[in-house]
Amino acid sequence: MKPAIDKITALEILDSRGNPTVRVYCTLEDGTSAQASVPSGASTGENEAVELRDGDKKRYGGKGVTKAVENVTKVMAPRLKGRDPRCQAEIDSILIDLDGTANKEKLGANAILGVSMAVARASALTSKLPLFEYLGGATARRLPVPMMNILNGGKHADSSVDFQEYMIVPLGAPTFREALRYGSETFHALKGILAKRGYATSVGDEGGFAPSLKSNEEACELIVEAIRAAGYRPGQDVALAIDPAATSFARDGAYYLDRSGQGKKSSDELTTMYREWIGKYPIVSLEDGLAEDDWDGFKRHTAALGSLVQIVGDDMYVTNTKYLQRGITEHSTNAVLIKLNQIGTVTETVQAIELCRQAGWRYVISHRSGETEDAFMADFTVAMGGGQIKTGSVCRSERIAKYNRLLEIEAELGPAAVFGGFPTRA
Ligand code: 2PG
Ligand code: MG
Repeated sequence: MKPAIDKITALEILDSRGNPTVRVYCTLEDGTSAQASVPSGASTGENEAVELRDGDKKRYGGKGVTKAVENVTKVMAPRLKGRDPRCQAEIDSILIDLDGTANKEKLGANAILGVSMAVARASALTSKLPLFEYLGGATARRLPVPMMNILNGGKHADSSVDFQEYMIVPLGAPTFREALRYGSETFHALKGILAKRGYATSVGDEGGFAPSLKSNEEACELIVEAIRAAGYRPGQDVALAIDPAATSFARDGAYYLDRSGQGKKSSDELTTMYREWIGKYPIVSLEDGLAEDDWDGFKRHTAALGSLVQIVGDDMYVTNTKYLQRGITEHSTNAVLIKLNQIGTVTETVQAIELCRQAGWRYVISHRSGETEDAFMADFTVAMGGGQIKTGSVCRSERIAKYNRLLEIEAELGPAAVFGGFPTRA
């Protein structure tokens, strides 16, 4: 018998920052039931699909999502009843048409994505396949190298650090399980180093430490020290990745490193600074080193640094093929950050990844700074096979949920699992 959607409901739940978000439940006629929860960003790109919020200041400061929940139950559910959940592309296109706007502002990308993911999960369950295999096929077996954000700044912390994310990349590990161990040990070594210097060891939104350092660069020094203290070789076993999220400190065509007191910089001056850092520290990936609208700066940025490290675009592309195509044409970066909720359906996210593959670009599947216990993206990462995930530090359960799911997948795959492929620097 063909599976069919029976009921779709939704619930306003809370994310890891204590803000409301959407959870969707999808029940099939055969009784199979699945749920999915939607994450939420803080350093959002200008052109992201719209998160529908109630705006009623008396509830959650306007951040309630009761309208989005109602859009699921009253608008989307009736249209999807009876449909075959295996037809993901068809279901997603119905949702896109029901909304009818370019940025999903009518029904809300939070509502739409919740439905899209819950349908995929219900369909995987009724097909008796793990989600990664259902979405990626029988040959999906690549576990990603994690980019683990162990020092948080910018919009994710209340500190003197302008740059948002300092990540460790355990690219020298033989397996995902070992990579996680390298990362966890380095994280704990960093805690000891920070404490010894009198820095705070409380954590930011993504579970990385959030100390007020003397400069943005000091973060790199401390992390390299932590890698060594944990017994690893910087660059060979554990490398660095940075996401300055430069849009968050850009104004009127310039960049202001106000928190650290490093002052105003032009986009070329910032690129020169990154160049120096790449010379001094084992950085392998640099994301959003410039602002989302600095397309000219990005051409020069990638021409200067793209042969040395992976240059990842996040805010500028927002997982949207329209902007991604421009980046490919203009050689703006050489890799892309992929976030399901930036675009709002599973199918459109896959389309963005297909475009990356055609261009020979790398892609990194990413969480948001506001997350839930849902580990959909872990399965999605293995399904898409790109070999890279960014899902925060080795701390805070909403981040660990993804790592734990990847451990499960690796164990389930057994000897078929492959890991790695993140290029080390020459
Ligand atoms: C980023 C993300 C995730 P946010 O900039 O890459 O780390 O942050 O979810 O706040 O946009
Ligand atoms: Mg980013």
